[in-house]
Amino acid sequence: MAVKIDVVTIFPHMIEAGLAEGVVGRARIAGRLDIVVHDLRDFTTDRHRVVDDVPFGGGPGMVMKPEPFFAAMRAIRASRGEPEVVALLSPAGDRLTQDGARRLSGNRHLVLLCGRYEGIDERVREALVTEEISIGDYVLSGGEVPALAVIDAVGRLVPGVVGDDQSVEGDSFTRGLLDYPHYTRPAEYEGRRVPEVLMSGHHAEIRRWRREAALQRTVERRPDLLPTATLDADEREWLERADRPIGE
Ligand code: 9D3
Repeated sequence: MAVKIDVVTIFPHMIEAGLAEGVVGRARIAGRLDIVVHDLRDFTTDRHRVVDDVPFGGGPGMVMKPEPFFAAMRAIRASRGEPEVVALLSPAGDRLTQDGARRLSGNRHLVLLCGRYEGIDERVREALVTEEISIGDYVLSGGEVPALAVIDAVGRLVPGVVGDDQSVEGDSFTRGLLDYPHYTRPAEYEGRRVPEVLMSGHHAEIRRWRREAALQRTVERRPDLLPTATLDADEREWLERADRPIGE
């Protein structure tokens, strides 16, 4: 069965545009991802479709009103059923990780609520939201780009969305390591040669070179990943050797 995702936003075209291409877009067309984008303004009742208001207590900026979110969730529950997850995209949320994306992909129905302005009325969090998700420590203008990141990361873990299960399985973050360097033709470009071993046809040696290159790159760039990476005995030995000061 397809995974259902509902997105609530004041910029539905932004989400639709992000879903129009790529593997996740194709999976939507193929029916493996059942994504519905809702315009928050459709759930307002005033002539001007207002979704924000001044903050109680004063201060700068505007706050998103609660009623349109409550009305949107009521409509989603009525038309699409009870979701397991109602996630608010928020800079104050738990950072999205590959493990988090995998856990989310195990659900049948997710709702993603996108905020704009300075914030969202706290009663939306209290009554509707089951978790809050951030995509990292930088300031964006709203939850739409983060929602697309969540849909992409989660969507590609749904069986059949990425054509080749091996490329999901081989993902760097699936093993907890960075990827190895890639090369294609020509064998020499502007004086730079492709490593000989990759053109040798010795599949065992190629595998070994790639594993060692991935490990080396991870040691250099993301040593923080090593304690939780899935390493075999060879890799542990390489790592010890790489760790040891020269001459010892
Ligand atoms: C200038 C306002 N900020 C005061 C420190 C608070 C703020 C409110 C709303 C900052 C950003 C936003 C809009 N961002 C999101 O809704 C958002 C987000 C992000 O900015 N970074 C990383 N992940 C996310 S998820 C949602």
